[in-house]
Amino acid sequence: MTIDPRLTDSSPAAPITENGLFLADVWDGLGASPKALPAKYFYDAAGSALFEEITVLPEYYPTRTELGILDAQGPAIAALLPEDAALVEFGSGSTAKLRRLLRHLPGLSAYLPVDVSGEFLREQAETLRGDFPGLAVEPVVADFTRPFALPPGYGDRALAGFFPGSTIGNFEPNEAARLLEVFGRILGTGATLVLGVDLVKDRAVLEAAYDDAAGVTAAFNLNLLHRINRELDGAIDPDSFAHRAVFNEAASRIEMHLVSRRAQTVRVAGRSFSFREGESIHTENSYKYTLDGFRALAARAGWASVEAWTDADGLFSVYALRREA
Ligand code: SAH
Ligand code: AVI
Repeated sequence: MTIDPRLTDSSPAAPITENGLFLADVWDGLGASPKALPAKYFYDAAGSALFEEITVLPEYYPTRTELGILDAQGPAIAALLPEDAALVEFGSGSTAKLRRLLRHLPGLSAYLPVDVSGEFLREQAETLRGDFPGLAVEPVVADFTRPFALPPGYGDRALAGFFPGSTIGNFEPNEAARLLEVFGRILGTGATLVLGVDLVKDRAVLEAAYDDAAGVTAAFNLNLLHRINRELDGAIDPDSFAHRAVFNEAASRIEMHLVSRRAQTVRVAGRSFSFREGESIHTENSYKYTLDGFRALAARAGWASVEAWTDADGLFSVYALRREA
């Protein structure tokens, strides 16, 4: 995923609608060589539901492993956060991980989930309000790679951050560092950010996690083409593309691709794009780190690692980062 340069410069956002931006990114990505699409577009309501199915697959170890770490370290995490903090979660999805932390955070004053998947986010926030009537839940529908504002009244509150799921791994390391800098500016000096990162491991384990036997990850990947057809007047036959997930060891990342099964031309909103047989659209990177490698990246972005926890098998890591001056 890439970060909009407007996030870090002071020029106003271009007057462009969300769908206009989606179309521009699809035209750019399919017109590029090699072809690539931003992974954030996986997440419409259907994509978010498919991701939730991924989280309970036997091959997809990250979610259950991170939940285990959060359960074990809940009291230690709570001790690092201001008691009455407002917690901002970046890429909150189903809020399942926040629910596991909440039992350790009785004084939490507000929860601000930020997610690009608007319909899914609103539904999750509504359910959370029903389950925790004493907690102020303030959903923010936004792409956190572009400028966005927290609801009024939160600028001078004690904020803490939560960024689980290894969503940081979906950014190239330089982009990940820039994103962490931006989160640091949002949360403020001295703030704590609790963040989950997947660790490098055997190729076979990694590739199975992104190419499961039930075909759910394939459906998640292919949903991007269905979404283009639904929202952008696309004429792409999803059956003419195959899901591929491969560990690029040199770059320490899983790559997901949609590979054209034949030579073909597809159309999106009046523009045509040609594919050779076997030509792919690169749809996602999922970087895998070592503990030291991630600590170094965080330090570059102005975050000191106060604690780093892993599971017994060293599959996944959770960090408590402190924003330095
Ligand atoms: N935090 C959850 C969900 C992870 S899936 C978990 O740990 O299980 C990644 C989430 O980030 C999705 O809900 C997706 O909609 C959201 N997301 C991805 N890119 C985003 C972006 N650029 N801006 C805001 N949300 C984004
Ligand atoms: C959200 N993100 C960290 C997931 C990952 O593992 O990179 C998205 C995903 N892609 C395929 N499976 C899950």
